[in-house]
Amino acid sequence: MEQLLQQIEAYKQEVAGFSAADSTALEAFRIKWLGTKGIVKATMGEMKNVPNEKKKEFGQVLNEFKTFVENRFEELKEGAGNGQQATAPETDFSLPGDHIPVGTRHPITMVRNRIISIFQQLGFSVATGPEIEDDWHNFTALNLPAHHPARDMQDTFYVHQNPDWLLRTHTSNVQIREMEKGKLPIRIICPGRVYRNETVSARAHCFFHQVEGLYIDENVSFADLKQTLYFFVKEMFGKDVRVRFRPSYFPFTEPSAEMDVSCFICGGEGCRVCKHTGWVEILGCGMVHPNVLENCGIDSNKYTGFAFGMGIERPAMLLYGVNDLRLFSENDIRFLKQFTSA
Ligand code: 2NL
Repeated sequence: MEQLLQQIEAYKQEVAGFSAADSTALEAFRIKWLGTKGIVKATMGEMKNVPNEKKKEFGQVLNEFKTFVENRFEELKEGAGNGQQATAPETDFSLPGDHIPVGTRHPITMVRNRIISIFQQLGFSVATGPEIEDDWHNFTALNLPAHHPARDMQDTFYVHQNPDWLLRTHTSNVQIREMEKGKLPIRIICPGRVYRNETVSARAHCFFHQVEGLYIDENVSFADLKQTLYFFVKEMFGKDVRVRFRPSYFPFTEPSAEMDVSCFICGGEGCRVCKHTGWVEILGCGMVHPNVLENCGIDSNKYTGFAFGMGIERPAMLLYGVNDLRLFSENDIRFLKQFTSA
């Protein structure tokens, strides 16, 4: 009997000295000591070998041992006793939630959306088309002569030759496709990404964004062009803005013009942005060349129209004070999160 008492004392020391590193160790402890084949159960089984007159005394010792192990188990479960948590803490639902970062709209998207919504007020609708285009829709239908520099490998990314497939150099391909459908009148605005084979720098990139517009109906005149674009710049840059048209040349329009607006940074006083001229060039425009209308199956004696094209990056740089074109496409979160308005 003395041996049994010593054994129990040794067990108690082992139990007291045990610390559970995690819930797996704790479960191993439970199985070893308190399981159906565990040490406590086996020790209790020793009762049958105890003589009758000692049963009461040993019963107490054994019960006390069982309680000792059970208490130690509870203690370990609570994480008490050894200063560490044995089981995962319960979730505290009263804590504030994790911060979920909310994205911001890209400045190019914001400027594009403003341009679109202004023209939508005038009854233009948005049209889109492919970025990989054939020679006809990107060049030939637009009255670009066979040896025009834009057609050169130096200036355009060719995806395939003979037959030629290329990355569109402007969104005019969308307007050509719209005209080919033969449904008139047409009043569309065509935003999208375009590609030019340029060395990337702070001021040039091999892709950028454009919005082109096209209006074709009977009796559309240059006066309509001027008034439409004047409405646009007043909505875009403010009521006080002034415009001027300078004669220009594009193969797809005749006559052609560049439109400048009085500098919306200095108000026309002269500053670095307008290079002290008081004017900022923002778009090219003109009356659609009769050849272009005929190429698309439109009777140029019955119908006339105007078209214009503008880049989005430049006005976005001026409006948001961005000094390097590359920032728009580097996806640096520190750049993007500076733009928070819708
Ligand atoms: C510019 C000038 C322009 C057009 C684009 C156009 C399209 C068709 C027919 C005629 Cl389908 N014209 N587009 C016309 C004049 C100027 O863009 O400097 N863009 C950035």
